[in-house]
Amino acid sequence: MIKKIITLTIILGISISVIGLFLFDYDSEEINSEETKTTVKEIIKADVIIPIKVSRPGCDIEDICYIPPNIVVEKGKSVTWLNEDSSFHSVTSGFYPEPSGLFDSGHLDPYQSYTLPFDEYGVYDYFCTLHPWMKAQVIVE
Ligand SMILES: [Cu+2]
Repeated sequence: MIKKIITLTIILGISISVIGLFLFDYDSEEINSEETKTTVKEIIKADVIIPIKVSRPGCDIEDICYIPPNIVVEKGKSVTWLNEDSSFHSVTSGFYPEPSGLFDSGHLDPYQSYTLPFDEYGVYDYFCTLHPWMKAQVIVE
């Protein structure tokens, strides 16, 4: 009888340990995936930010629909835009409502980025096709 009880106790102990290990593993995987998400966000090195709430008029008053509104870059360098808003936006060359046809990001999803190289000197005006008040410039020197 005592032998049976001891055997049962050992089996029960091993079972609890195995279950515990599974739970521990599951937890550490959860933590790892969270870390990966954070890292992905940090990797995007944006030069121009499309900030939150610019899908409503008002950002044009302080000229903060794209930040910075007039970025200066060296010839041959690229500019990366990052949409930090929860709405779609675009980076489209020209003035609303006439795209010049030089470049167009199309609709950028939230947290989507768009990179464009600038190989020629000039002042490049651009706007958002969805929000006429959103406009800015890239100046290539
Ligand atoms: Cu927009």
